[in-house]
Amino acid sequence: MTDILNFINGEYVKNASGKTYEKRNPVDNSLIGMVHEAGKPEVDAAVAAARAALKGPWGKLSVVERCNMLDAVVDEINRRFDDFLQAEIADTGKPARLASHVDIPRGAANFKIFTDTIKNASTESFEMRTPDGKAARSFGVRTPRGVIAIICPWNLPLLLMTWKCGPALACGNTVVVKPSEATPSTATLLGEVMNKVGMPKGVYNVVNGFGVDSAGSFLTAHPDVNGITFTGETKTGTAIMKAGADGIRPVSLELGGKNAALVFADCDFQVAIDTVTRSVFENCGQVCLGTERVYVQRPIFEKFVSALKEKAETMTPGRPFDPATRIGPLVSKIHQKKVLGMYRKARDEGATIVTGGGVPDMPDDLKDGCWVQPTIWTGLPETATVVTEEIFGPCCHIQPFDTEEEVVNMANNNRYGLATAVFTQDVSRAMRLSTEIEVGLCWINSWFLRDLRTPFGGSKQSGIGREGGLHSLEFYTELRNVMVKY
Ligand code: NAD
Ligand code: 6OD
Repeated sequence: MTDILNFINGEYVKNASGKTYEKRNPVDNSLIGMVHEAGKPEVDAAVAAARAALKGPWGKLSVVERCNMLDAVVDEINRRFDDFLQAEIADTGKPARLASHVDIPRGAANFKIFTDTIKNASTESFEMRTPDGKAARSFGVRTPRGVIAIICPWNLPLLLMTWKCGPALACGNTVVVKPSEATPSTATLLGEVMNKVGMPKGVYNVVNGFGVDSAGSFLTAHPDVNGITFTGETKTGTAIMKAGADGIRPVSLELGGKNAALVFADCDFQVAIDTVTRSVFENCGQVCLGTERVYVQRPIFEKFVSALKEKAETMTPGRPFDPATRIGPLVSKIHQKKVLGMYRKARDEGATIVTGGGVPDMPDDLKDGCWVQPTIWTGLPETATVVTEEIFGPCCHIQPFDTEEEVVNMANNNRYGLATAVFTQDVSRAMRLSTEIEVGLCWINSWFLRDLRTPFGGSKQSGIGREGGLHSLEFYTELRNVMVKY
């Protein structure tokens, strides 16, 4: 068992109050360690360290020197790959196969893409004549925004934290990270990497704890924070936006979703089945981009339902490093209770349970883990709770449709607008749907295929702003105009 501390001004510190909470492994509920919850004094110290670091050696580095230091962070994450893997897996219980292909490599790549971006970003320049016969030239200059608060969820802890920390630091800001209370380990471990590469003290800080009346809300309310970037639930995003309103601090919000997959009869059936299997069940359904509503054109509806059922039933739950494991547990007992509540709701509202709907039978040593069965429903109206509300579990409802117009209406009839996946071989239809479906991210014959230069974010209640490539600079820098008269 270990102590999971806060990382402030280059040092691992306990808290003044002595308040700690247990971090348990979702695979078997064993105790991983005690997390030291940051109170106001620790959050104040972290923000003060981040503010001071802006004026210290960090602020004096050239862009290339800063990027070289961040490239060293990438090398060190890769050198300590197994430590990050173990830490991420202990916190989340996710299969090693997934974490070693997605979470940890992306944790490193999220620094590299932004060092490349910032070194190559240009700004505009205009020349004009002035009324007195002279000339003037304007040009844009990007400066760091200042101290950035980064508030993260638990589903892809290192990936989602570095997706914000990478561009924030590449742009010359300093950061205070508040990881999810459920997954504090990898953000905390990254402090060791920062020290190893010689990152100046105070540039990267981590405060552990909860949201309300804890590290999260203390951090977002702090007047010395210049911008808040958040990934998590839409309800929490509302609270964060209100906190940002005090002091007119900008917010970047990546929020919830209730994503639809649209499967047309002319699709490549195998591509559609294999991809929807991933989009519904990967990471035990705990992916914001994941599919929870599947719409299948009537001629292939029965065939699709039975093929997805077959796939779901091959998802063997088990320990992360067992090569037979195809699905891990949910992240926590709290989340397991929520997902099982939704499974009950589906039954109560009259769903046909195609497969799953409960807790799998696990061996004795795993019985206390946060397991749920991969689940498929059919037969519900579009107004049913599990068809309208985000569940964030390994489950979906499959609905038949007849026409393109009908399915677009069903896909759009939801308060969220994060992502969609469309399966068709008709290019014209794909092009039409790519603009008609109200989302920030539209995949055609694919899902979660990422090019980190592209804008990532949600529409409607799925978020505000876009991060990725040059788009991240809009949030992480101030774009100033300089005009020179000559
Ligand atoms: P959450 O909103 O409960 O918590 C996210 C973070 O916010 C945690 O660190 C939490 O401690 C903190 N927090 C909670 N209340 C706060 C407050 N009042 N002030 C400051 N901080 C507060 O979300 P979660 O359960 O950790 O994550 C799951 C959710 O995240 C799902 O809705 C999912 O769709 C969403 N998500 C979205 C994206 C995206 O890119 N759009 C990515 C991943 C997850
Ligand atoms: O790939 C990304 O950059 C990203 N932000 C993924 C989000 C996944 C949500 O769970």
